[in-house]
Amino acid sequence: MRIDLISIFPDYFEALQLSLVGKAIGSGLVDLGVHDLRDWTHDRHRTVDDTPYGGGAGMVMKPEPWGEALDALAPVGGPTPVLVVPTPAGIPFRQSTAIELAQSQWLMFACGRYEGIDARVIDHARTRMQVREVSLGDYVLNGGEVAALAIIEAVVRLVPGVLGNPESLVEESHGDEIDGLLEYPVFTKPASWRGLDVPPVLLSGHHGQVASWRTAEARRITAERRPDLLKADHFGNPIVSE
Ligand code: JAH
Repeated sequence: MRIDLISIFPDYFEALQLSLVGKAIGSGLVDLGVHDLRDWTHDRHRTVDDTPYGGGAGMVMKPEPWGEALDALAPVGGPTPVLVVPTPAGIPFRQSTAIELAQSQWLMFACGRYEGIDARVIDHARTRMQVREVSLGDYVLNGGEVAALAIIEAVVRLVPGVLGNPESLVEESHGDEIDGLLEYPVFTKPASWRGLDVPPVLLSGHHGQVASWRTAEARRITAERRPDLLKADHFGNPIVSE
């Protein structure tokens, strides 16, 4: 898989040299290109923003550097990436999104700052490539970089050969094995620690009772913390009638 990132803060992506994602890059399973948007400016101050038409607070990213960056990295007539645009106005990013993106040969991330990117950049890109405007959740960051890091970690661990996991990753929802529910509590040695005991059933060797306890705990925790997931499919997509 090839991954390109466009940002005015390329240093954020040094973190991708660490851990499992770093190994995937080092082993050649993932080919990473990090690009400074300001490389496609032409003025002395390398300007990437301007005031919003219609007024309002903050600044908007100018279209020209983005247009030139996309043209340079994905020339017209050549192969096209899936362009991922992290934005709080995007479609929710879920495990199912990560699975879809992991099928792509080439991902490109457009990391905006300020109040966002001039909307014509996205409209123009859609005429040339698949575009996914995605949100990690209902909160506002200062830019798309941290969201892109999270998305890349979620996607790269699904690339065949990266995790070395013999079980089917496509089957997992988000961290849990039981029916799209949140994870049950886990324990390791010692059996008693600071006066707190591991639930005795887990030490009993009764595999059926262990499985029942874990399912009950997963249901209890999910009902308490994420009641929406009790009415969702295995990927957390809400089930809606009609
Ligand atoms: C903020 C560009 N859903 C997380 C998320 C993703 C992106 C941004 N904020 C939150 C963002 C400002 C400019 C992107």
